[in-house]
Amino acid sequence: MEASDPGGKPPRSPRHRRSRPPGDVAARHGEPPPGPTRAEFWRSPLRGPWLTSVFGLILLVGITVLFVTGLLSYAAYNPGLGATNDTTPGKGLLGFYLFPWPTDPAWLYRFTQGVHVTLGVVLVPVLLAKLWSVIPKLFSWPPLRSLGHALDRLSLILLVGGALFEFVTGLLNVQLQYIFPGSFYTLHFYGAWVFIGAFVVHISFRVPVMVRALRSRRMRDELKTPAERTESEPADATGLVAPDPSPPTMSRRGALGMVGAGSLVLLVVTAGQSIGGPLREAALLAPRNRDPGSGPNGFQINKTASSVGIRARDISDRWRLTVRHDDREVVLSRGELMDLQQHAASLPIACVEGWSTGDQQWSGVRLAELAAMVGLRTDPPGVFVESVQRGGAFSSTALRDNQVRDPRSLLALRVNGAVLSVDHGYPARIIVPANPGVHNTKWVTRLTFGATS
Ligand SMILES: Nc1nc2c(c(=O)[nH]1)N[C@H]1C(S)=C(S)[C@@H](COP(=O)(O)O)O[C@H]1N2
Ligand SMILES: [Mo]
Repeated sequence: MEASDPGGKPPRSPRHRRSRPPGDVAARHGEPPPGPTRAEFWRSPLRGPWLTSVFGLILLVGITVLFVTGLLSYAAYNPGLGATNDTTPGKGLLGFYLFPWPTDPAWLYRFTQGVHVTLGVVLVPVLLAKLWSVIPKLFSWPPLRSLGHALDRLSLILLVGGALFEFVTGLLNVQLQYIFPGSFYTLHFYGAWVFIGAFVVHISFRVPVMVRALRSRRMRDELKTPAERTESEPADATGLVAPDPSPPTMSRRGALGMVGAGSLVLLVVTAGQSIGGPLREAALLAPRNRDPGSGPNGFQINKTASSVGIRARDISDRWRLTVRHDDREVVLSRGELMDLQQHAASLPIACVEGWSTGDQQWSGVRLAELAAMVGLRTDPPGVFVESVQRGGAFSSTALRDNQVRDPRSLLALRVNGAVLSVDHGYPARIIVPANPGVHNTKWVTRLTFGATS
């Protein structure tokens, strides 16, 4: 391996020089202009293939988990059922993997989505550190050396752009400041596929380099090396090592520690919104979880009745539930529903935004028994659920047959021993095990069995 000479520029190997054809692009472009396109501009002694590879390995594992849990989240949305659940246009091809989302275990979506959102937040410092570590490559000169180089840079644009896009849309969605034009699901879902394509290409080219770089130093030694004994990694073909490094102000141990501490803080202020318990108090970043109110109905509320325009008269004594199948129709008041056999189910609410509640004690009428009232005594089909809410993406939903058939799937009338509060969906709401929160429709007024819209 070449050592940096005191002049700062690594000497070019004769082989390298000879291999350049006459009229070569670099020669035509001449010396890079002063500034970040020159290798000497970048002076951190920490940049190098080993450090980049450590961050890269964490992202490789983490992003794989994000991708899988993201696909699961999309499957849980029942997007194949009908336009009500998902309006992503032309998703058919990318939805090849979709499967009927199970109702067991009841905490399934709470787990997969909690992991997705928490991990996404926790990986932010690692992503930023990784981008910092490779930033000189963004300015590499000449910008386009050959067709291969152009394709490589294009894949990097998709990779970096895709990663930033996925993280930013995801974070904005969970922090309720969603500002992108168009549906979050559509953008995040397509973005994920574009990104993962570039990611796979990138990984397949870089894994050998990464493995070599990771083997080049021992983590245990790095963790013992303080700033004053920190030296640059040896220069190599990756071009990440500064040819003229400034004296270290921080060790690689310090850099890893700083990123790790950042991730740990984010973990502490995020995870509580999904895990609950004492950690919930620490969930400072969780938009909905600091003060869910008190009493039996004191658990997180997604949207309050007034925020989605539920009027008092929509849910007054005049409210009725209509249950339909083909030409059969049954209309029930809340009192009549209370007179039917009541069943209990202990189930969480788990939102796509990552927050969830512990199990709440719901009680109400089984969806399967409501199906039986309109003649569907055995193996009831799915059901289309409508609320009194006028408009809005969450005002109706389609549930699958396996969800209707689960004995814990209820049209809930009470929770934790008290009448449902207005904000939790009074007079009646859906609660289905492992169902994403968004499909647990509140203020329900009509159930049409065998329909998806
Ligand atoms: N009609 C209606 N039902 C709805 C919603 C809504 O906006 N309108 N929000 C859904 C979402 S996104 C979630 S996470 C759950 C939250 O239920 P909770 O507010 O009782 O906790 O309600 C769901 N049911
Ligand atoms: Mo939600």
